[in-house]
Amino acid sequence: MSVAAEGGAVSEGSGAPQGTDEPPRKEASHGWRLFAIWLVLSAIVDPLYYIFAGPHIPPGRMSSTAGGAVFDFNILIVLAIPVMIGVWVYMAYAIIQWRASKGGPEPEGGPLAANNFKIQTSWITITTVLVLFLAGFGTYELVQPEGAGGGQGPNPIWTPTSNTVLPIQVIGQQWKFTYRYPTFGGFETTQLVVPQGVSIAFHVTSLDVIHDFWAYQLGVKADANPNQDNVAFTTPYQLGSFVVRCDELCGIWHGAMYNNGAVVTKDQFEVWAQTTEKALAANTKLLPPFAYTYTPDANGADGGYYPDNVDPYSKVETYGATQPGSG
Ligand SMILES: [Cu+2]
Repeated sequence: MSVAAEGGAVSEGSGAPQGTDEPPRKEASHGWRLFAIWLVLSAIVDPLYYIFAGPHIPPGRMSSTAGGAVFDFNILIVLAIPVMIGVWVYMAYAIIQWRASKGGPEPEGGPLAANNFKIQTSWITITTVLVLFLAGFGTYELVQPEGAGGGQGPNPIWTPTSNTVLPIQVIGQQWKFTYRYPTFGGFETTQLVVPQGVSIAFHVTSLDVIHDFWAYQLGVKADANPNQDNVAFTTPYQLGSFVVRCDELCGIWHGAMYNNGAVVTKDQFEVWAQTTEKALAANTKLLPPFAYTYTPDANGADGGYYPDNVDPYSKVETYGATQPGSG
């Protein structure tokens, strides 16, 4: 009895040729239905993201390069949202539409898609276009504008078109950053003050190990390597303070290697720079002349960058040379 009943069920399934005729027509409408749901959802979510979340994406718009980072991120998200919606819509649709009914036959998905020319070509075309576009867009945005605020090495691909570029040297050492202003007598300070609306060239270097100069709200991030002049550009737009952190694990106090910088008006900057130049004149005389790199030495943090003609002396620094006054 039970065998006969099973046989009956099988013959019922296979004896329904209308069922096998139906799928092609059904698949076409599935495709259009999926496309319509995807299009409507994408057309709703993308503008919602761009209008409401887009303006609040870190690091904000304090400088040209920060604004550039926000723009790039938003473009990537606007392209990624439809991809994500496509996956989710397909998944939800498949769960609802193509699930096995209780006691019914296993739904057949694979064979129908296996030789579907339309699905295969559109899949390959869409992913190829997306990936190639992102590669092109990403490369362009890394170089233009202003090298994306990243260190471009000693010979930057992108250089400012502006005639007035303020050079500021960033010197990393265990465990602090100091800043030299070569166009103001080469004074060195722990304060990073930058003028609004002026193109700035950060010359980033290190006296000891590898550090990384990360002026977060300025959208500037450049490795600080010993014996390297790593150049990064930006133009500050908004007044206010920003955070500088070391972003390369550089020893035990790496986490404490940060300070606050400030964007001030051009006039305020001139006053600050000239005042500081005068105030630090005596110290500046003790520094080596401004150079793009300085020779690190075995004495590390307070090492060879500083002159040997002041107390306290270090045997390590003088490498056994006769010290003044010791002969
Ligand atoms: Cu560091």
